[in-house]
Amino acid sequence: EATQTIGDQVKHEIIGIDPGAGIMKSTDQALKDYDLKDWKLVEGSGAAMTAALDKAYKDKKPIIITGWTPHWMFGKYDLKYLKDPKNVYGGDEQIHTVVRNGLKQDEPSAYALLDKFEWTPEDMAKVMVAIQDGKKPEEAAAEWVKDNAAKVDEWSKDIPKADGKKLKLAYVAWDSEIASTNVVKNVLETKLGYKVDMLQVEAGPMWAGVSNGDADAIVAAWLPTTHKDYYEKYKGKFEDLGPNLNGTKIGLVVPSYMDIDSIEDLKT
Ligand code: PBE
Repeated sequence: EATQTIGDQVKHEIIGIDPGAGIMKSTDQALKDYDLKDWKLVEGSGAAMTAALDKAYKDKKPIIITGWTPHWMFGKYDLKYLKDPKNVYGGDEQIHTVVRNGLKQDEPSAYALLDKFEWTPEDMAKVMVAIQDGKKPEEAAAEWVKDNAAKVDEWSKDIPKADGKKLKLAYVAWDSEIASTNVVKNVLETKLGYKVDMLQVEAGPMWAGVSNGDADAIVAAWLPTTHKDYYEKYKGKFEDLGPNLNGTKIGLVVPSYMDIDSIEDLKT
């Protein structure tokens, strides 16, 4: 019996997420640049992707997903990134905080806190894992804030309170952004007295929202690569407050038990 190729084993499907995600555009590009003509990128959501991964992993079946770091899945499963010799997915990047034009004048306290917000992939992973273990996002965020009082005080010290004022944070339901946005909401509320609404949207509307003033801020801008198109489309219509987290990665991810190492191995 002839050995099946990896492509045959996974029906030439890569399990993707929501179509607006930068990683979906990068993967479309990868299919072109690596000449993977018979392959299809399947649209879905972050939750559907991790459910498919969980199912395949339990059966030791092959699966190829669009993955990113920080993410709880790397703690729960033994996974590897496929090498990307053409560097389609870019290298390390940062997650930036981006605010609407005029926030500095309108809400100087929120602006100051958002400008100070900065944490590590390990911090974010703690919140993500707690949520994955069954905590509600707002509980996981509150717990992290309590356990990291020194860091949070550093962000918020000397900033005047803004009791009862309203703010809108837009985000996409990616596990990493559910974690960060809930933490920032908690700090704005508990330390500065704001009342924060979280608007869950797709990636396109998230960038549109912070650029047209429908949202006050996002902490979910993956730059310089993943959200490059959005950044360029709306340039000048938002204020980039710089990185809040350093050391992310995106790419194609497979269980370590699969016998492939590089995106180039998908061609055979
Ligand atoms: N992600 C997580 C997003 C940014 C955050 C990598 C799925 C994206 O691809 O746009």
